[in-house]
Amino acid sequence: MPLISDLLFEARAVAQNLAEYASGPHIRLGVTGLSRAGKTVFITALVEHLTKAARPSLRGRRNPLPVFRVLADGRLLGGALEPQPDDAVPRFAYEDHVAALTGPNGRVEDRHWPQSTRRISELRLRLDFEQKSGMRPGRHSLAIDIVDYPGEWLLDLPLLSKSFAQWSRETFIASAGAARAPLAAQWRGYTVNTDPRAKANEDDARRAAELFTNYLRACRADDYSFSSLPPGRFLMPGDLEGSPALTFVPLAVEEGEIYAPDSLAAMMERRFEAYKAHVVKPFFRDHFARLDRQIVLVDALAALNAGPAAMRDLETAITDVLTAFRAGRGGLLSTLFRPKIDKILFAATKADHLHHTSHDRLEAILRHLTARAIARVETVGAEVDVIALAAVRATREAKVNGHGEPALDAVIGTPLDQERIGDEVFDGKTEAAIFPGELPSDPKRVFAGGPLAVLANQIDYRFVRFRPPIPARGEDGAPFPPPHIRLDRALQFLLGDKLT
Ligand SMILES: Nc1nc2c(ncn2[C@@H]2O[C@H](COP(=O)(O)OP(=O)(O)OP(=O)(O)O)[C@@H](O)[C@H]2O)c(=O)[nH]1
Ligand SMILES: [Mg+2]
Repeated sequence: MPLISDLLFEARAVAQNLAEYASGPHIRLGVTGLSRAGKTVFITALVEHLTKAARPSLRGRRNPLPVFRVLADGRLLGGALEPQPDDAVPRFAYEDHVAALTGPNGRVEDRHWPQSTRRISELRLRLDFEQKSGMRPGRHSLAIDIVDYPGEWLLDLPLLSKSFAQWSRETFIASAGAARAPLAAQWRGYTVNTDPRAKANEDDARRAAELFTNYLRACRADDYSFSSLPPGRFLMPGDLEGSPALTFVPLAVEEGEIYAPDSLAAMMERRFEAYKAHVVKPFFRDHFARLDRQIVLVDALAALNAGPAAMRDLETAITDVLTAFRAGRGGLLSTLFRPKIDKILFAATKADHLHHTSHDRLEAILRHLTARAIARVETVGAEVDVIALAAVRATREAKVNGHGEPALDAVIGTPLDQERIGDEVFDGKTEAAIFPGELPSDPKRVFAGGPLAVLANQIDYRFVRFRPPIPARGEDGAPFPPPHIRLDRALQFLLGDKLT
């Protein structure tokens, strides 16, 4: 017999589908990735291009999106923002992000990358296009709901099928690996001296949760760049910062043992279960299950830079993400949500840090990662593709002559204030030529070798972050959409078939 919760789920899904059907053709595009992967920049660039592409002021300029068919065919009639359908979800602050990138109040010298965003947000974009032949010639519209949400939240899905004891055990094992153990030492030291049977006490719980969160945060820092660090809200709390649902830690508890209700173990288990029921499930049911298409942004360069341990961790995260897309197509979780995503694009972001000779290699590395992850989850139930892109290209390319050496491939941009290579510190105003080195041609090497510094011909090397590019402006003074790398390919994969 179906459970009441299943029936409610069905009823809600039917109501949502009806409401969405009534509003005309539409598609929900999820944009996700771990923190700093490039979600905000990607959505801002996408909207800039799609709202401006059909404007007369851009006509006569070289088409910046040649692979995006509807535009290349001259069939895109216009694009505009519209009120979003979900009143309870914050709006994606598009205008603020464009102002940041192009310089607030037109002050180009103040241009900067958008602020980090910490929770889900949404924006509706309507595209008008023409169908010249086929079944329905004439003018059509497509509403695109773009949903920006932290990738950390996706990695929580496996928790739903785990007990507190099981999760605790796995978390301890993961933290004992050679790369993570030094970062976990303080938290583990504290936990070793904690008796799960002791009486629960809020101060101890908070202290332990703080140490545990510090460990997760340290794993995420630039030098290590680990990806797979559930529970996701510990790093991306959204509105839940400081709430009891986030004040729990793994404990050395035995599977099946009954603990006294006032013990620390019982308290932590209750909170773990509350986290699953009140945080993880609603996200999958109310947001994730409604997506039609998904782009997963991956800062593969950060993981490459941190070395093979980070790459292996990234692969685990990709496998977990793919499990989320597959889950619900049968089995235990299908009563909770049924994903309808039919296309998933994994995109390595910030490709403008590399010379174009390495773009295909970056793509090959991500393809290798996803292929291994796909093999592990058997079927995904959606078309998956892989791309290396830069939503906003902050560099240009040049050949720079060494002293008597052959010319080297360089990228030129303005490094952020205080960025450094070796002893050189940049001031945020001066352009510099950077030699990014080459990615390995064999993707397997990124799991085996040392950090990229070693792969890149022993050059003492770290990625340098650049400032956003100075925007080109039209005769009316309005900034043109920013330059990009392969954004059009991403758009064609994600939206192209809906615009024919
Ligand atoms: N050069 C370059 N840098 C980029 C690009 N996209 C993102 N970045 C850099 O990556 C940083 C993070 O980008 P965001 O778009 O804010 O990333 P996010 O995934 O929204 O991050 P959170 O909101 O913190 O989760 C930016 O501040 C830039 O420094 C790009 O296309 N090119
Ligand atoms: Mg963001």
